Amino acid sequence: MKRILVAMLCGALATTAMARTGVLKNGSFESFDPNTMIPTDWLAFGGRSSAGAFNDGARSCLADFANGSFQGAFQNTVSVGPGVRVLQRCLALHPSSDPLPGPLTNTPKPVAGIKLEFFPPEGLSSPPPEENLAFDANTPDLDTWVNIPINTVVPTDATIARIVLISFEPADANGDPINGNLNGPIYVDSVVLSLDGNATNPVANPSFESALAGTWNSFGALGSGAARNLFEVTAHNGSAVLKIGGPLTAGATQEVAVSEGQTFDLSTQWKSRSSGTPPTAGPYQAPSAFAGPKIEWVVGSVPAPNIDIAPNAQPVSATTNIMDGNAPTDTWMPLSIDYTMPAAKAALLRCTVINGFGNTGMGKAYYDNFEMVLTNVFDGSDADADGDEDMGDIAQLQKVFSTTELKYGGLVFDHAEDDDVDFDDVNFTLPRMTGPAAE
Ligand SMILES: [Ca+2]
Ligand SMILES: [Ca+2]
Ligand SMILES: [Ca+2]
Ligand SMILES: [Ca+2]
Repeated sequence: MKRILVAMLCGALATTAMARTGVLKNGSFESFDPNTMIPTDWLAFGGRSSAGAFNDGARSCLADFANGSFQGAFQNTVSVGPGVRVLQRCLALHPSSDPLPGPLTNTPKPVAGIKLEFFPPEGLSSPPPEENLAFDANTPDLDTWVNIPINTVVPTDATIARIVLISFEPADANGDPINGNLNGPIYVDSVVLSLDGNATNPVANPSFESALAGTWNSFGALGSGAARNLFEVTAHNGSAVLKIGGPLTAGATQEVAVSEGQTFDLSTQWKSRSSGTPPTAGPYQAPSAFAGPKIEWVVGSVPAPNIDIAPNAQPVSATTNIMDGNAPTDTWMPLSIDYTMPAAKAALLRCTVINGFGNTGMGKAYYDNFEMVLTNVFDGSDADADGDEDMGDIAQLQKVFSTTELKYGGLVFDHAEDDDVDFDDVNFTLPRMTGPAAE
C-alpha cells in the first residue's frame, strides 16, 4: 500500500481538488489484544485500550502517567513526498478524577497530546547514481587543472543531488588497499553547478575557501580522506583547494536541492602534481585508481523538527496538538495537526498519542476518534487507503453522515472542512466512485 500512495502523488498533485485518503487504522481503539490491552495496529509505550472513557464506540486509548516518564502509543502510516498535506484530528479527554498536574509552575510544563514524527521514507526507490570518474593515471597533463563535467537531467522523484567528489581506490577481498602507498593525492577546486541554466551556483563553499565544516562532509577509511589544503598546489580559484588522498576510496559530499526535470550541469576542476613522492605528494599514478564527480540522487530528505508535544509544540499554523493542566476536564477536546510536506522532503509519517510530564506528578489522558488524512493525493474519498473509492468507502460515508457533527471516520469525507459530513461532501464524493469492486 505504501508504494501505491507514492506512485499516485505524481499524477494527482497537479490536478487535484481537496480530495482525501484516510491512512490511520484503529483510531477509535476499539480493537485490542486482550492479554496486553495494546490497541491493534498500534505500538504502545504504556498506552492501552480502555473502557474508562470513550467518545466513539466503547473504548479509547489511555495514557496514564506517574512520575517522570511518557506513556502513549504510536502507529507508522505511509510514506509521502513533497507537497502532501497531512491533516490529523483526535479527541482528548482530561478527567477530573485524575487530572493533569497543575498549577503550571512545573518545569518542563506538563502536557499531553498528539505528535507527528518524520522517519526515512519507505518504498521510494532512488534513481541510479551518475558519475564521470575520468581522472586516472593516464590523464596526461600533471600540474594542470582538468574540467570533469556531469551534464544530465534530474530524474523522476529526486529532490536532492548529493554531489560526491571521489577518488576510487580498489580494495581486496579483505578490504585492504591494493595500491598501498603507490598513489599520490588528487586536488579539486571550483565546483560549479547550473540548474536549468541558472547562473547562480547553489553549491556552498564551492571553491573550498572556507572551512569544510557545515558545507562539505569528508569520508574515507584507514587514513584516507579529504581535507582543505592551502599550500601544495596553485588553486584554480582563490587560494584553497580540496585534497583527497590515502590508500582507500575517499572524498567529500554536499547535498543540493533539485527538482525533477531540471537540467543539471556540473563542472569540477581536478589536478594531480608532478613533484614529491606518494602517498602524501607526487602524481596520481596507480593504474587501478580513478577520480571525478559522482551524483547520488536522493528521493527526499526527512523534514525537521518533528511536531512534538514539547518543547516545539504547535510549530505550524492551524495546529493545536496539546492540552495541559488548564484544559477543561471531562469534555472531549479536539486536537489537530495540519502540516504540508515542504519542498524536497519525504518521510514515513508516524502518529502518536502521548501523555508526558515534568519530573513529578500523576494524571491521565484519554484519546479517541484519531484520524489522519492526506488531502491531495487521491481524487475522491478513499477511506481505507487502498487506492480506490468503492462500495466499502461509500458504506463508511453512510455511517458518518451528519449535518451537525464530525463523527469518527468522517474526516476523510469532510471536503468542505466545516466539521460535518453533509450534502456538500456527499455531492463531492459520489461522482468520484471508481467502481464497486475496484482493486
Ligand atoms: Ca473509541
Ligand atoms: Ca579555491
Ligand atoms: Ca477505498
Ligand atoms: Ca463538511
